Amino acid sequence: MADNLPLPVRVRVTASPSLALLKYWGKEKSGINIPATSSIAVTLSGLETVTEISTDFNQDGKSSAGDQIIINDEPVSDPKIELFLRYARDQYPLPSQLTIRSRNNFPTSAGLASSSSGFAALAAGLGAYIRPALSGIELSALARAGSGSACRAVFGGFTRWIRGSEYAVPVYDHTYWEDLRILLILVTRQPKSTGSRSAMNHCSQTSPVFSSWIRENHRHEEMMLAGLQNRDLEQLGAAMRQSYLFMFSTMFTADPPVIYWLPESMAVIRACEKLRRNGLNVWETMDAGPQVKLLCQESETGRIVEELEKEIGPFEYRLSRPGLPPAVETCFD
Ligand code: 2P0
Repeated sequence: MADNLPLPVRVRVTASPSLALLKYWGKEKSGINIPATSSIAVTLSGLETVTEISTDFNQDGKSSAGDQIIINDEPVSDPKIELFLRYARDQYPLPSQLTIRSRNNFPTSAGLASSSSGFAALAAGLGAYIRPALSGIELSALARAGSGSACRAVFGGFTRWIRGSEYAVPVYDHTYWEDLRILLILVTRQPKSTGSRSAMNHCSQTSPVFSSWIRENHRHEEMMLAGLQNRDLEQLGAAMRQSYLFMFSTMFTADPPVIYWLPESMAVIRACEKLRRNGLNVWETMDAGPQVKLLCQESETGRIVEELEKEIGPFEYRLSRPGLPPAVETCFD
């Protein structure tokens, strides 16, 4: 973006969530959302947060105090967003009052990484008001302050966020692995009972296996990088499985435990295991919520859905693939 452009009146950003294949779970003691584990992720096509930011809220001639935040058509007062806006204004000269409307085309706070696309969209939208324009890495660092996983969602394709780092980096773009598909199985539409931020902190403070989890991250990361480099779904899937199950072991051993799994989640995990035994190349993962996400090849997707239905009955799902980085549209009048 040319640095002499005027500032926009309105900005509209469409961003997709970042699904961790290798999990970020634990923070360094100092800094804001600095990860204690490296994570590797894929940006998901088809799932979208659309965020509009405007400075023309005063059209009716009345003044309104502070920012207005509207999520899925509901005005909200969201401390996480308010804190982030304060942080962004400390870092960059930004308009003092903004109207922010955000909407997801998928269930919010239900374990589908809505905070990653939400804060990536918000950071990219604020970026349109910043001169000189931010680099990808600066944008990633800004998004991280809102929510750690958002620093990966400012890029498309495959991303890596190295332990101790303030920003993620793109590794391969969305065309790198053409036949990779991600089946997102919605076992419930209910918002989760415990937010991932507090669950992560609680596990790091109370789980006796947390230090092993951090130590093992190096090994999981090496395996996953090799799987990704070779476009080897079995190698990637095996590393992904170790990462999510170890992450959950920190939840199950926390005091009190954090249990996101539902019986339906377990049924999908078991079915997936059976499908693999029957020769299908399908690998599951889960995040801080009950939904199960499966990685597979395009050619086997139809059969996997069919076989899963036989095992668990009809289910709701979204089919995704590696997606694009956020799209930013600006309006100057
Ligand atoms: C991830 N998760 O890598 C991991 C896997 C959930 C499980 O990042 O406190 O909402 O805002 O930095 O990003 C969820 O945690 O946490 C998450 P904060 P965030 O995607």
